[in-house]
Amino acid sequence: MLNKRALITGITGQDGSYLAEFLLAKSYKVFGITRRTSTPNYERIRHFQDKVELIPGDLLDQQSLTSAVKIADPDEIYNLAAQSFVATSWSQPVLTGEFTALGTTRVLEAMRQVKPEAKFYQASSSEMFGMVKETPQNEKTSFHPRSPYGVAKTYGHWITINYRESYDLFAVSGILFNHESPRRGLEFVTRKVTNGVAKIKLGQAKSITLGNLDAKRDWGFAGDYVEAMWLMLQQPKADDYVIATGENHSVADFVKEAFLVIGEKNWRKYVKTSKEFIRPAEVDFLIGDYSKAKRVLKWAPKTSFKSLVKMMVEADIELLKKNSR
Ligand code: NAP
Ligand code: G4F
Repeated sequence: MLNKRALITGITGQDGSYLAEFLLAKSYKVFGITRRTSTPNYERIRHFQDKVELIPGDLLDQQSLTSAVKIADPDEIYNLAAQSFVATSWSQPVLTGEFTALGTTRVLEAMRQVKPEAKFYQASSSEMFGMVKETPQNEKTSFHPRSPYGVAKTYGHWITINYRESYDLFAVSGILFNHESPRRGLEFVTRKVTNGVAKIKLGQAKSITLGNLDAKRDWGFAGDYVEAMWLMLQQPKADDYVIATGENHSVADFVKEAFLVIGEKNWRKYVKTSKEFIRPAEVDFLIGDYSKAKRVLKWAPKTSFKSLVKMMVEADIELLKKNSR
């Protein structure tokens, strides 16, 4: 039997790197779209770079996306690329709309024109729920996004549904709640905290400066969530799913747990707050109901909150030690 072929936008990102590893282990031929940068940023994929084929392309450039679909001739397309940092979406709202909203239409158009029989996954987000209308949030909960990023993702979500309904494409959205890992970007709160805790442990920093400590998130492990993306594309019918853990914790809880990993009970001694990290509009409370994914996809998260925090703190300590050797 011929190996399946997958095309991933955002392969150099956190999720793209875990998804590529997951698909390689299933003997897929994996293609990834990478954009031009002045120096390559392949840290997350270096360990398997020789096993995947990288195709130059950009979410802003229709021709490059269409050409990538021609080259890859994929059975499955995973659209993970985006301007994914919520805070930046206020300082670069138009760019966020171009990448995160219209970029989705461009990838869908490339698929519609070149390979309409392929299956399409859109990386939708719990940020679409924003000011939540019910708790926990499920696939039927209405949206009230609170940032230009959330608004752009809501567009990406609906254009995916629209292409499914207009052209009968197999196009699905995974509404994923926050998921983290040692590969998370340093600007996101979890990694900022675990990196800060690791630096404090090694005597390289004295404190961490954060914004809103009261916001609550449903945090899972990225390595668990990429399996759910794949499962959505293995179903007989295209549909949308919430992927979450069903548990939430405040930023303060995360900080407390991270300091406990290094044996420090008095986390408040090390944490400062600054208005710099307060957002113009906040998403205060997210918690996902993943019962549909559990029932239909037979998916459930495997990594607990405590193990996730421990994994991230320990990985950051190791990384800092390695870098200082
Ligand atoms: P990430 O680490 O920030 O990765 C984003 C990827 O998009 C990177 O590979 C980046 O490439 C690429 N990209 C950005 N702009 C691009 C452009 N103009 N053209 C081509 N590629 C571009 O994000 P992630 O955490 O893996 O998230 C993956 C997707 O899931 C994103 O769409 C995100 O919005 C969404 N999502 C994430 C979460 C979460 O908690 N992680 C939850 C829900 C939804 P460079 O390496 O060149 O920057
Ligand atoms: O880690 P964050 O920046 O993630 P956020 O905004 O929840 O977005 C992430 O999850 C979404 C899914 O819901 C994705 F769609 C999106 O792409 C991204 O992956 O912030 C989490 C919370 C916020 O309430 C923020 O205000 O942490 C709070 N926070 C407090 N101090 C901070 C900080 N966030 C950051 N980044 N930095 C701080 O110093």
